[in-house]
Amino acid sequence: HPQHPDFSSHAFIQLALDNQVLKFGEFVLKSGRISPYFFNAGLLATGEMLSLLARGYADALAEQISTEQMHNANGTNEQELVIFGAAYKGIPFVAATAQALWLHHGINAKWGYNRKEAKTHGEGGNLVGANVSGKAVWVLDDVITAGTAMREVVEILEQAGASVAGIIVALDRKEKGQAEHSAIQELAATLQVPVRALVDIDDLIRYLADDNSQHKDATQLAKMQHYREQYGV
Ligand code: OMP
Repeated sequence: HPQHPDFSSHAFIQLALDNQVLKFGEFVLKSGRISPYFFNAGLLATGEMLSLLARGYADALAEQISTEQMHNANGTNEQELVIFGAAYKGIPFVAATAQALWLHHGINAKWGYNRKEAKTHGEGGNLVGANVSGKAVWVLDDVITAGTAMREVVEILEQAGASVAGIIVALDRKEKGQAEHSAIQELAATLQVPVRALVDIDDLIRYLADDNSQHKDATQLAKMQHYREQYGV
């Protein structure tokens, strides 16, 4: 059994289905939409799943950084990588990703997160870990549907004097945001930064249609395709 498997969307989707992180049924989303599937990142609660997820974030970040350095005219200067996870679910993910960046890519990222309740004693404030003030920060998050949760995180960072360098989410549901574009397209356009996803609904649809997948399911596939036509971009 490989201790440090490479990330692949197929492996991640399979593990998510095996562990009910990804479920089929009828779910009311934060946006009010009724969805035939739900991704519960809180259930990525084993060492195996956390490791695979963190590897996915780390590989995506390493790839983004190296592309940016190639485009950087004076590519000689060491770039500082600061990553941020929003409370609560983003906190273990950002920590595990910092470790995966170090172990698998030799990248010594700085990492931090927010707490939901501001502390009035001790060190005070509601940000913990790396100092983000004046920095361009990569944000990690679980799911983007209409983009509301991510806009809140951007707000927290801007109030702390940070800017957003880019966003990586585990799952892009590829749904309409506030208008006709997807939430990810809107964020990328507003912030003028790269927004990437480890897997998206099309990977999920491909997985359900794949003869080699352990969860091939024609009925569910049809429901997913129908939903995609209704709300998708
Ligand atoms: P938006 O704020 O509409 O982008 O929705 C994203 C948030 O909805 C996530 O941070 C979750 O809290 C929740 N969510 C999931 O966790 N999984 C899903 O599959 C769908 C949603 C959702 O409600 O849209």
